[in-house]
Amino acid sequence: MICNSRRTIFYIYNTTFCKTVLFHQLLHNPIIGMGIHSDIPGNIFTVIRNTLKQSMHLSIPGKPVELGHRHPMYIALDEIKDIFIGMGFTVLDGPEVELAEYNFDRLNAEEGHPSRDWSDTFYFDEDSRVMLRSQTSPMQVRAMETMELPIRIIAPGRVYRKDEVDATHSPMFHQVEGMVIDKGVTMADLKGTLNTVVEQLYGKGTKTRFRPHHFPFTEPSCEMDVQCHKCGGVGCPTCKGEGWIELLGAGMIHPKVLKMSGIDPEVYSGWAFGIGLERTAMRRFCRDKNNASSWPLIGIICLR
Ligand code: 2NM
Repeated sequence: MICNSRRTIFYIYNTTFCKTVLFHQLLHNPIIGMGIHSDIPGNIFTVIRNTLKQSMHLSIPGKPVELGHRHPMYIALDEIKDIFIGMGFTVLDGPEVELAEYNFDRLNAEEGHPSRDWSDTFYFDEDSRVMLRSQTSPMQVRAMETMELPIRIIAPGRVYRKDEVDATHSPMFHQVEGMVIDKGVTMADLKGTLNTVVEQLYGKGTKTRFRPHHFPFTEPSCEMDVQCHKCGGVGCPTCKGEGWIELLGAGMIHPKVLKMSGIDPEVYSGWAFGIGLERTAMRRFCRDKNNASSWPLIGIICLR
């Protein structure tokens, strides 16, 4: 270490690393320690040494390095994954740039289906053949094509739709879709499994209800609501007076969808579901679920 002017000393003294070096030098180097450098007046080293001795404890452990934390979306996703993995499901990942054939045709949303419109979907080519996936179900089609039966999978990931950004919409959001295909699978399995998942997510005894709905890829189709955790079903601002909060869409996989992917609907049947991850994470992390301004914390920050 070079200590040949007062300025250098001051500079060194002011930096934490050098404080440590200087401290050792002062303790172990008798020449510097005695302060006999010609251009340094009097006992400046003694002053510094005493100051450092008072202010530094070399045996104190360093400050832990802050590593940040996982994004709330991924905390929520990992919880969902863990639940399904525990039930024997496999997690699949797949392309975000998809063929319209996999995103629409193979899922029984044929030419003319409103979701195929250019105002709703991001296409890459004029023929509307290559697109950003609008759901993760194309992965389910790939699974039906390639995996051995029975199948139990979930497919989480980013999906894209032409929505303007506001408090509750984003052109990119996350879905977790899943399906089970085996011999003799019924709507009872769908309800039983999803009820178990909800109990693990929201606590034992959480009540659910299933309402009829329509999706092109399932028949019959339904939406599943959970009883409002705030009011217990009486009706409050959180559930907009309903007593119930919509959670996911589901249904029995349409025989045409099975057939198009080479599965015989006379032998096999299956159920599938789709859940929005932003909503799930929001319910898990946002303190004030009534305040739409807290929603973008989950919904829009995750755009990356
Ligand atoms: C939903 C709702 C209901 C779904 C269906 C399929 C497939 F590929 F098996 F046909 N995948 N995902 C599905 C069913 C998705 O999202 C709201």
